[in-house]
Amino acid sequence: MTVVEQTWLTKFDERDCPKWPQAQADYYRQAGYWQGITFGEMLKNQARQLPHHEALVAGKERWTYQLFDQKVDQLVRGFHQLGIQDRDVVVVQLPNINEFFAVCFALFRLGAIPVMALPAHRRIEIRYFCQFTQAKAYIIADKYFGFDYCQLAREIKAEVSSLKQVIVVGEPQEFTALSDLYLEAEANDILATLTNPNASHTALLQVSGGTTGLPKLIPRTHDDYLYSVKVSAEICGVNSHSIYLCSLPVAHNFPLSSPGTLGVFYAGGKVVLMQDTTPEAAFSLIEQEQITIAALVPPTTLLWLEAAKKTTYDLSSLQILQVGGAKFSAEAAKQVKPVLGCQLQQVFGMAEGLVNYTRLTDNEEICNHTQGKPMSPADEIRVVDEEGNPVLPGEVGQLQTRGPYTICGYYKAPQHNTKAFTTDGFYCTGDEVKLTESGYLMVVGRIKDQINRGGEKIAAEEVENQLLAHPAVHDVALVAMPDDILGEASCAFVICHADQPTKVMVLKRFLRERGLASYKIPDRIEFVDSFPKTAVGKVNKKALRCLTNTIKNI
Ligand code: J2J
Repeated sequence: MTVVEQTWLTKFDERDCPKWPQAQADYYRQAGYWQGITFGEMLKNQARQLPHHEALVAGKERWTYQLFDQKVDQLVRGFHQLGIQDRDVVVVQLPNINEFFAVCFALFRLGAIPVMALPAHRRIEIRYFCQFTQAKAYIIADKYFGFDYCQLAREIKAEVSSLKQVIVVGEPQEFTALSDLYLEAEANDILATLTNPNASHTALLQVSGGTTGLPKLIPRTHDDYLYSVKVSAEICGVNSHSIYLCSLPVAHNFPLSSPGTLGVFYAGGKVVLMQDTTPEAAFSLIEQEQITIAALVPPTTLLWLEAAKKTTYDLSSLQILQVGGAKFSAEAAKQVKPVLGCQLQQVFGMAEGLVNYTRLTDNEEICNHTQGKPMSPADEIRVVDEEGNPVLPGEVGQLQTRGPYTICGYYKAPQHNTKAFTTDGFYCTGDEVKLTESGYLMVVGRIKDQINRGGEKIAAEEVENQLLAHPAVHDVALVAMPDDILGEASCAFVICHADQPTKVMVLKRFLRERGLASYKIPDRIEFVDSFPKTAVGKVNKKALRCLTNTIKNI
């Protein structure tokens, strides 16, 4: 095989990403939802308009829009020199540091596609992302919370032949240091020859919470993602005076786009990144940086509510606290205003697209009891029964949606797409909801086989498959169990082979050593002789979920 063919083989192909039907796409363009602007251009515009305005703060690092934009251009040169080009996939696994954004925007400008891996991902997830996308590069921090990512990169590189480059923030060992890739312009500057990527093409691949054995990748285009970011910023009142605290992992869809860091850049505001997720660290930053808006998952919100009652930090700059990612109880919601002195905004979103917000003008009843309403007038939602027929108004059913920023299919997953999307292009969210008379959604449950561990999603089947790989395990079923802080934790019911009993610690260590992200390792493992079955003979997970209550109470 020639080198040219090999290069072609590893390129990202838009045909692997199902797209909106032509008529719908035309409409979204004509109506002005899709503006044909790329993320690279968006940042360039801000750098021109607000050069000296601070864009990004992390620890002692403070980048103005001008510096941010310069760093991005420098990295474009460095990445280009390394051989990263238009349509190359790059797995990015970075913590909450400024470099995450320099990297992503440089890739956007090159037309390369970042996969938004989370710092918690380990060998199983990263190897899969690299292999599945034929990624050309993997970008990491040397160490984070004691974990050695260079060692992980070494293992992945040995297994994935497409992976040509490992780029490291910090001590690079045998790999390339990101700091060496910030290159100044020379004669024949590559920037002058680059063509702006097509805004209707995939800008990034988000990672789905998943319901199947392997996580699915979500292709988001510049057009659709930027539209969602823009409307989100408008709804949340984000402007050039906004100061956003980002304590959730930056790559996650919520802090990235709802309106998240990208929404703040879109509006010319300032992003403050933090890694220490304790309430004290957050409160100190709120006071110091005069934070106006923050986004949290419910478990962290509960910790903030507790800590705020005793804190001496001044939190008065905080105007909006967004809570989303998992169901936030109305009881906790009611405390936000009196305890933290700011407005609660509930956010019910998904990396596949649709995001619902309670509005800043909504009354407390709506803000405390609902998960908001779709952000765009072009979002179409319907609530259906098991046969796919609309339920009566106010009744519980599955939420389906389509619209200008909801994907029409996962990346390279034609078979799964026929199940996850209806024939008329609606995404089946797997969420059970109720629509109020005023058009707000209340999330009441889930039909997808997933555990929502305080906002972190676990596909039951993925963990079950990993456990089944242990020689002592005959069968396994993973279900959610109630948890006071997380909302849900995970419990694995395991049937061992008759002659091979094993221990909880052995199975947990097995999963860790296989390289499964630690949040997916079951919080509890129970050994049983058999599973309750449904009338048709399937494992009755509902009954198992009830059983976790009994276990908990023993
Ligand atoms: C109940 N369940 C919720 C909520 C998400 C903004 C906010 C969150 C996400 C996100 C996101 C919920 N109440 N308020 O991408 O842009 C559950 C639902 C949903 C799934 C999506 C965003 N908010 N959920 O959490 O892709 O089950 O996105 O389908 O990680 O989280 O998970 P994810």
